[in-house]
Amino acid sequence: MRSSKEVLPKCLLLILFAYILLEKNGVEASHRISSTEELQNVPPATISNRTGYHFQSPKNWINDPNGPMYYNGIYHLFYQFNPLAPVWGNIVWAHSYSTDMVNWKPLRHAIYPTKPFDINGCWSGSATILPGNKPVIMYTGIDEQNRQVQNIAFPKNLSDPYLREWVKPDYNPVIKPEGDINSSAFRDPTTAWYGPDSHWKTIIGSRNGRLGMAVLYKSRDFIKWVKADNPLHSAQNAGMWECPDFFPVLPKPMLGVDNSVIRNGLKHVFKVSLDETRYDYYTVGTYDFIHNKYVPNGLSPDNNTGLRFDYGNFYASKTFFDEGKGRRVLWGWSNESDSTQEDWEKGWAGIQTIPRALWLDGNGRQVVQWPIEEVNKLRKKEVGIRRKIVKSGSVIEIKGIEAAQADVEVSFDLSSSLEKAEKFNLSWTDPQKLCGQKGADEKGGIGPFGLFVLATDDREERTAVFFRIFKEGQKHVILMCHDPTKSSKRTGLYKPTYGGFVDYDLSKSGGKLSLRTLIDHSVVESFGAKGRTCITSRIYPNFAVGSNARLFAFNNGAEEVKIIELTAWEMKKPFMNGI
Ligand SMILES: *[C@@H]1O[C@H](CO)[C@@H](O)[C@H](O)[C@H]1NC(C)=O
Ligand SMILES: *[C@@H]1O[C@H](CO)[C@@H](O)[C@H](O)[C@H]1NC(C)=O
Ligand SMILES: *[C@@H]1O[C@H](CO)[C@@H](O)[C@H](O)[C@H]1NC(C)=O
Ligand SMILES: *[C@@H]1O[C@H](CO)[C@@H](O)[C@H](O)[C@H]1NC(C)=O
Ligand SMILES: *[C@H]1O[C@@H](CO)[C@H](O)[C@@H](O)[C@@H]1NC(C)=O
Ligand SMILES: CC(=O)N[C@H]1CO[C@H](CO)[C@@H](O)[C@@H]1O
Repeated sequence: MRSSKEVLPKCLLLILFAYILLEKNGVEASHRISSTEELQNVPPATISNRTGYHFQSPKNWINDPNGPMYYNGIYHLFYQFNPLAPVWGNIVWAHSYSTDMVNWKPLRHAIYPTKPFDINGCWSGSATILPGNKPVIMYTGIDEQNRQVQNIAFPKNLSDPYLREWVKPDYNPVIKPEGDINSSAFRDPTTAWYGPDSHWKTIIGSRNGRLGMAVLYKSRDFIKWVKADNPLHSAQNAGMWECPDFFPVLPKPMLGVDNSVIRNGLKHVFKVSLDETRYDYYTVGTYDFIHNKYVPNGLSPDNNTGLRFDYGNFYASKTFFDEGKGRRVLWGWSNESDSTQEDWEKGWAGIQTIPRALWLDGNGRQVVQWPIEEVNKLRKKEVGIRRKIVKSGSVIEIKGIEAAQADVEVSFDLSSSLEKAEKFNLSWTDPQKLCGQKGADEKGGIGPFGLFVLATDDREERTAVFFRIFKEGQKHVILMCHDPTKSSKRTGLYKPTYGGFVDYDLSKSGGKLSLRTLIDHSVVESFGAKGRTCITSRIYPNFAVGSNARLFAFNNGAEEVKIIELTAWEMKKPFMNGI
């Protein structure tokens, strides 16, 4: 993702700025980073604000997850990486492997600029497993003429369990921007799928003026690719579609299928990363594999008011089919929300969110996501409460664990007060705005209620994760929010309130509503109603750090709320790329 044109000048400025900054501190640095030897001049990453169990690089900048795959019992994750600095630039494909997607070991960089077809950059792409269990990667190279072209790479040695070396054949690029394709807006090929017409197909993100496009290409042999007459999908007024993703889903919890599977009852998910808003949006729909068209089901908007995998800080996401456990797994990038100056001081920037299993909700309207079960292996000390009333205006502290690195699951019972919910106003169409207007201190009928995480004893610093319940005719509307406005005494932080509606029927659940929140020093990742609405925020408390971070349940609504059960676990630190 990202166009170098937009980012590079800014990036150079930042490097220059850091140079001045480092000079002031008496540290030698170069403002023109051009060789790997200069890597030594970058100060090592400090532990400041580092997450404990989220995917990270030991230092420097990371962005998009690339080519996630499962091969012979091993998970691979590649990612966009700057080997030289904690800001965007010099992008290569860094490579890590794992047997559980929780503990990660680093390998040498898999793909980096060496040839005319990628000499100016190796940008995002995907892996596909070809017949005979042969992985191939297709990625966007920035060629000698600064065009975005698509290249393929194969493992050098299929017997190497770690697939350490990747070979880029000289016949690359396999797809060039031709005809009316804009060579500066043509990137991020998806995992390919194989059709009944004996062709592989892939899509590439693009735009034509304001028309967002997923350009479709076909191939018999994965080497010679032909552009289809029509895109798989397009939408007016979208701007650039980056990092498209397209895959089949089933309405079965935890179950996934390979991209090439076609069968009755299958739906497809189509996702794009909108460069203009910097968020990921998706629709659920039908794939017509004869005409190679994707048609959204029309139940949610096909634009930037539509469904999101995550209503917070989450971008450039990508799924893969995990053949080992028969599930579809989603990775997404979460950037820093502190200043670039602080990223230089920290020596690192960017994390990947916790891998999530993803499937179609039983109602067919949206997907459901849940942290992969392997994450539970990290749970150690456990504390909790049961059957407890949280009175209006009160808090309950959950004591006994280090709450800066924790996993919390809570189920609420609202059945006794559902009738007393406030009326929903139909003009409230933007959940993020509504969460901003009605923050965690704004008293409602039912709610705001939920958790204060990364909080100080006096809650002067705290991030609120909460719900509000409204009445709309005979139904209820559930709003889920992250309110980080009081998350830190530090200045210069980006602290947007995030929110999403939760498509969940409280009358069918008997008034029960659940929340799971993963807390990890500088990230809070929440899953409402068993994964129907997800929100991620980056948080940088000043005082609520380490053993000073507290966890509370709170209720600022007029009605009391019952906690059926709340369990909080301190989380172990996995092996994370050598740190
Ligand atoms: C391929 O990898 C296997 C397993 O690591 C190794 O035994 C073999 O020597 C490698 N082959 C080549 C040609 O490097
Ligand atoms: C091509 O894309 C680039 C980058 O998005 C944009 O700046 C440029 O205006 C586009 N050119 C045309 C002809 O649309
Ligand atoms: C998004 O799509 C919805 C439903 O089609 C439509 O009502 C709305 O006006 C669109 N919004 C924007 C900003 O394009
Ligand atoms: C709904 O909100 C709008 C905009 O704030 C306001 O003008 C209107 O009076 C509200 N309607 C009701 C029924 O409260
Ligand atoms: C993450 O950082 C914030 C604050 O700098 C920006 O506003 C976002 O646009 C950015 N997100 C992405 C996906 O780049
Ligand atoms: C959560 C955390 O570690 N916060 C720290 C982030 O870094 C700043 C600056 O070093 C510290 O003041 C915070 O305590």
